[in-house]
Amino acid sequence: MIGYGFMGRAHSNAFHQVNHFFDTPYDLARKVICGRDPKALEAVASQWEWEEKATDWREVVGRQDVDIVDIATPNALHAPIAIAAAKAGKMVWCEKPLATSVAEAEQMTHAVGKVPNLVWFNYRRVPAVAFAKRLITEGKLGEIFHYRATYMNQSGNLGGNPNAWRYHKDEAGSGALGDLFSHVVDLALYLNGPITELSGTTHTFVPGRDVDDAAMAMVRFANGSIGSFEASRYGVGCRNRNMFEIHGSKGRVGFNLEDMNHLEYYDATEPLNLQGNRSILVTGPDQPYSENFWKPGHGIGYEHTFIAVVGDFLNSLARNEPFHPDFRDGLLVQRILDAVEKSGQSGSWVSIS
Ligand code: NAI
Ligand code: SOE
Repeated sequence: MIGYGFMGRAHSNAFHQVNHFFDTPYDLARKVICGRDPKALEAVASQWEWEEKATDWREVVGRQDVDIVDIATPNALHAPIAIAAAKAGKMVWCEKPLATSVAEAEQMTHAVGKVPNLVWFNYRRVPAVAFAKRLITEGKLGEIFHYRATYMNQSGNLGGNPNAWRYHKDEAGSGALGDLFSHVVDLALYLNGPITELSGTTHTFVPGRDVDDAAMAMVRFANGSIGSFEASRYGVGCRNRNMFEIHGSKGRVGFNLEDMNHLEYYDATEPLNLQGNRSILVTGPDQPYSENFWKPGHGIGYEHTFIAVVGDFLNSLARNEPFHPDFRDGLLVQRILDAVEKSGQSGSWVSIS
């Protein structure tokens, strides 16, 4: 694994826990962890029981005793590490956004070829989100009319460290667009299908900052529905509010990550005087991942979404089945991010090819 920060910990935990919750035929050996600061690296490596440490990723991505290279670094390092690891024939797991540009994402997708790979768009595996997918697939919402989604946090307004890599284009590629909006796009493509065109823009609140603080878009979907997306680091009052709301001819669903174990569902096929939004606690029985985590009524947390990513990946590997989201899915998201920037510059709608 390259990187030992916020995601380095979330991923390490998932590697530790996966076989406690998922029945996979693989043991994951935490062979080598890589980072620049030896002292900090030592602390994380011993805390999460990594066998070895390295400070230069170029020395480890091609090692014979490594099967998977996991990338948990700032965005601008995703492409060079992924391409080097893919050239060494490794399975590559990469954090989101996949890249800092469509060109990079295309090179990365080409480099991995047919070797199993993944992009850590972990929110697909929130049980309530996967349940929304099931209801949509079962036709419970009927014909989809509207898809509305936002991802708001207040990290920008809290001041924080303006020198953090997230605020610099050369390390992040973009701001809220790649950081938060990419999650919005991945969930929309997963839940509502392809986007055909959009009109979008980005905005920066801090003079002189070279990345966006917020992004917005109106979108048209191939299924005939329309949607609106918004993401911002200046969503004061929101800590980590990844939300979506979907209106269809037979009903509505609503989800808010800040209340991640619940899904709102409105069944418009019931008698009108009985119709109402119900808040479903998605902890089983007979709901996604209810066989993997705790008994019904016992909620899960952010970290379980990463455990589910690893569990599903290892089982799809064992069954020789495709896994999603993979680099191709990450490339589709990258194309939408690029279209938002282009539309913002031209002021006109952009078609998605
Ligand atoms: P972080 O700043 O906490 O950690 C980044 C790590 O990369 C640090 O350990 C740093 O030492 C290491 N690093 C930087 N340059 C390096 C180099 N040249 N060689 C080796 N290591 C190097 O960042 P965070 O929050 O963990 O983000 C990492 C990635 O994960 C980003 O792409 C971000 O978008 C993504 N992310 C995804 C989340 C999700 O929910 N899926 C949540 C948070 C971040
Ligand atoms: C931003 O603060 C952030 O950590 C994003 O980088 C993640 O992708 C998101 O999952 C949580 O918020």
